[in-house]
Amino acid sequence: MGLISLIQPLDYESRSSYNLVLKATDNSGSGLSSSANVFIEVQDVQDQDPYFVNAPYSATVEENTPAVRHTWTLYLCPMM
Ligand SMILES: [Ca+2]
Repeated sequence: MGLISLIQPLDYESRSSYNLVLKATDNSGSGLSSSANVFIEVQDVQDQDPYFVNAPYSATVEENTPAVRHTWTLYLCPMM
């Protein structure tokens, strides 16, 4: 029986997958062994600050414009 464990947290942005080759060897000294591949896919989670698309922005407002609420649509993308 074997155990695969992490020695540090994984970071999807640095590396999204790992392909491990495991080898089992018989302790009797007979030279018997076997190997298997283990593919580990790191699941991405939202852990990055969002960012503005195409920033900086600009807008034009005429002077003496009544003080009412003006809205502009800005596009914000989450960094996965
Ligand atoms: Ca992420």
